Amino acid sequence: MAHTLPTLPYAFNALEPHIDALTMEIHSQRHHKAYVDNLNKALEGHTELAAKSIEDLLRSIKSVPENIRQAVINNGGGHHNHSLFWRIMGPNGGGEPSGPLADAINEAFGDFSKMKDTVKQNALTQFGSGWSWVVYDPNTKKLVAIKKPNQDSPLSDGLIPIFGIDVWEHAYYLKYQNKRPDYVDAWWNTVNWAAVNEEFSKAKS
Ligand code: MN3
Repeated sequence: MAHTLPTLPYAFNALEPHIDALTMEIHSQRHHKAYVDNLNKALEGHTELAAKSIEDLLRSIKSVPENIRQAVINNGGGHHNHSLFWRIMGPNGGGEPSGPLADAINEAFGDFSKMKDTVKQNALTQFGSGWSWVVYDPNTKKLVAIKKPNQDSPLSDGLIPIFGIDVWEHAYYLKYQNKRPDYVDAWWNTVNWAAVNEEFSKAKS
């Protein structure tokens, strides 16, 4: 069963003015599609690996043969990261989370605004391309903020990504050019906290 590009759950212009429609279209239909296509290409002839879910594949990355491992890290990571990214954004986003997610953020970071500061700091200090993540650590049962280069998935470190900011230039350059801090500040207005709460409850179960 080949991996497929998920349908964006909202229109390309749904995140305006924070993320422009052209960026959303190119990002989802070209960048994400290339990750999906290249992942499928890397898995050709590897029937057992190709049958695994993307999560299983990234969690057990060390069992992927060396000659295709980097391709799976890059393209499988790219596929999983972007699928999550589209899910946790939406129109009329922003504000603050509630429920169990809000409690877990307060416990891990002190409060919502301290969490935002940490995530922004990680986004701005990620040199070159990568992601600033909030992940769930199943060992400590706590949320943690981390940054990862390229498309490296937190799943391969035994961590479960709850939400994250794509800080590759392709995510913001058309509208924000070199102003990554402005993109990060605007990005919070796109977050669908109800969807992040769902990711959090999936991660805990
Ligand atoms: Mn991207």
